[in-house]
Amino acid sequence: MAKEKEKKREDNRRIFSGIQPSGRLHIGNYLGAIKNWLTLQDDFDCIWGIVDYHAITVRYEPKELEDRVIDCAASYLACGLDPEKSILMLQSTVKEHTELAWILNTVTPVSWLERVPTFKDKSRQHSSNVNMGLMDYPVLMAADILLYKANYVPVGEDQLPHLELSREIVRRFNHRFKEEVFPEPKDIISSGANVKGLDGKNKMSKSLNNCIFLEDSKEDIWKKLSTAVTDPQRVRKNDPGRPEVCNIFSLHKLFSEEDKIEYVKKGCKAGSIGCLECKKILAENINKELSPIRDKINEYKNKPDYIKDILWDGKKKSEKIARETMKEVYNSIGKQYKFLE
Ligand code: AQP
Repeated sequence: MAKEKEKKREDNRRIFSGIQPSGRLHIGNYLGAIKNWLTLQDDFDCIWGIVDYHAITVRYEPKELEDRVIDCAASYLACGLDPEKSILMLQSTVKEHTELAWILNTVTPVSWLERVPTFKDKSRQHSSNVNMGLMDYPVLMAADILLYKANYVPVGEDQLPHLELSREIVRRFNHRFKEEVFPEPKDIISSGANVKGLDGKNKMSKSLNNCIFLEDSKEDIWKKLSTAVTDPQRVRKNDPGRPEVCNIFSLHKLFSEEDKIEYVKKGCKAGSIGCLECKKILAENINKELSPIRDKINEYKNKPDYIKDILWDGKKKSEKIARETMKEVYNSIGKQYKFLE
């Protein structure tokens, strides 16, 4: 087994993924990203970023950014990401992220960025602040991944178009400079890759007020679930429901045990259990999973020095890899400048 793990490492199976500290983390981030990361940290060389430069592409309160970064790091640790096994880092502390993004900008056609679905969505959502950073987000994301020559990127479904764009950028760069500098990163998709918000319509998103946060208390969880959208055709308790279109049922599949999933599925279809009972079982199961995480987030948030040490260590380790990559990039693009040595 040890040999197998060693072999995987020799194959340079590096992973990068990250979350932007644009608010407290929610169960979409947990199921679509972090829970999957936990299964990978033993077998791959992983770098988990807190991608703060992405978070400033929309309006935010500068005074809150530091707390959000600490909150994000505390959530990573509380969920079980282990700094002894992986690198935990803060994007803006490694300046090569933005430097590489600039270089990648020069091989990325504007038309590629204009067609990215998240850019169109975010432009509608933030119509008074459609800035270049918003449009350039996928190029910075490509730089985050390529800086470490990551072979795999575990993400939720919403990030797939960004990852496809990263691959297109790799092909462009390698072709333009006649060098195989970057590998094409592949996605790893989790079972909770597309968690809908409590509105039952949109993706669960920090900015859409449709989330259950990892830090929500038992009471918060119930308050939110009790008003969450279910099958709109089910008006009275005894009406037969359609679990396949109900977002609460989708969440059951991610949080409940097999027997409970079967129980609510049958009961809903037969009209023998109402939405409220179904939601109560779900609330209990979500709380069971989140309760130890919530406690740990609070513990870690009270240890900012510990978080600082981890991010400082992460910066050093990431920087070392990033600088090696940048040497190759400079060589490829002709920026060796021997006369300056
Ligand atoms: N609803 C979701 N379902 C599954 N996966 C999700 N992810 C986010 N929301 C869901 C995954 O979490 C990782 C980090 O995402 P992010 O926070 O950096 O960016 P985001 O997707 O823009 O998240 P939000 O909550 O929607 O933030 P805002 O509202 O600030 O834009 C990614 O792997 C993502 O797939």
